Amino acid sequence: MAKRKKAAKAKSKAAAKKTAKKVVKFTAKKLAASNGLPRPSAKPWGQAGRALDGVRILDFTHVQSGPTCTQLLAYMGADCIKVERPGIGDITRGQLRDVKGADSLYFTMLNGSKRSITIDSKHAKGKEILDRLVKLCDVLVENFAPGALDRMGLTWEHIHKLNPRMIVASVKGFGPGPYEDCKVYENVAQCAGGSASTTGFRDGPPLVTGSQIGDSGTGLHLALGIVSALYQRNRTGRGQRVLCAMQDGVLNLARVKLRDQQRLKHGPLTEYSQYGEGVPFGKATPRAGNDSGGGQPGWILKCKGWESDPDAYIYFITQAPVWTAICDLIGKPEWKTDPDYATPPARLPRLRGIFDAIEQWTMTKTKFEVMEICNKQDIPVGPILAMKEIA
Ligand code: CAO
Repeated sequence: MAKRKKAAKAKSKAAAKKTAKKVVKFTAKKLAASNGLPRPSAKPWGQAGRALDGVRILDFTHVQSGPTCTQLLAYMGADCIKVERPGIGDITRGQLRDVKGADSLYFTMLNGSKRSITIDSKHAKGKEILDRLVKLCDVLVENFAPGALDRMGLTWEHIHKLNPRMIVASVKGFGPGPYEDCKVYENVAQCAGGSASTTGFRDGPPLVTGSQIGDSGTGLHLALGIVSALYQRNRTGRGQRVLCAMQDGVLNLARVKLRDQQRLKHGPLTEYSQYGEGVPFGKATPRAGNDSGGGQPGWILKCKGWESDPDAYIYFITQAPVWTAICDLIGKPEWKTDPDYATPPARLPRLRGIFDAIEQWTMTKTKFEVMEICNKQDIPVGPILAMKEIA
């Protein structure tokens, strides 16, 4: 018995030694080879090419959502070949034209860094050229109205047969369902994606935002889908379809409002100023004016000059960790210990009064002065910057 035990011990010792030897033998070269990556580049940072060098995009995009996506890919190094309709081109070339006779800024701001070609995709010769391009490219991106790509003969089956490695990426207004055949523009998506119903003031109509969350937002989502599909292709050798619906893109960006819809089942949304004002909640996430979308209450407050300057305002966040600094700053040191104000839950029903008091202070300073003073104390604030101040 003891002999057997001894033999087993010796055997396992030998096995361990063997494994240990193996581990020691794993040189950097072998490790790199084991996960399929090349050895780390020795070139200086920024001189090893761009992330998407070598990727070729057949860019069938127009207007804003699709071009935003392909432009991002072009910025990352992809070679974008933008295909336009002969004699017509991307409609934005001539829309909102700022300089007579030149492509509009609307077009150039979305299509820089790309190459352009006109091809009639419904002409036999055009189809032949497109088939050749399909074989040469890695990704086809399009944001035609639903069904248009198929009507050109560029069905998934056709493309996949010509080039099984190709990724076919699309923006559409809606995903599968009753609206999937609808044409969609930015504000349609903002409305259908839940953003408009939750933007604006409670006593006013729904509002769209100036940020292009439907178009540019969906273009961004699509770019991530394409890059992921390219990454997966390294493993599978096969392309795939990628679809981003603008409604879904907007809903994803409005996710905190979707969160609030789900929270409503469990009681009122105490961080909304409506709660402090004693206004009951309905069945849907309400419009909340300038309330913050997170757990730290905030509001837009007037600053010096607001009577004549439409942008003399600041976003002020009463972040809990800096509450005492805020009290000292606005001349309300007693609020630091007053049980009605000392804790975040105690403050929630009093937000309107609190922001009124803070505003009395911000109105004595310009938005930039408020910014400087507050940031020195770690109080998060954001000046309302006009486009002329950023451009
Ligand atoms: N050669 C020949 N025909 C071409 C062509 C080319 N190179 N490029 C486009 N066409 C044709 C299309 O095939 C289509 O013809 P059919 O309808 O007869 O098949 C026609 O041009 C019009 O294309 P479209 O329907 O995409 O364009 P539209 O101006 O009528 O609609 C838009 C524009 C944006 C509403 C629609 O494309 C759409 O809903 N796209 C998806 C959602 C989207 O991206 N919206 C964001 C737009 S940015 O605000």
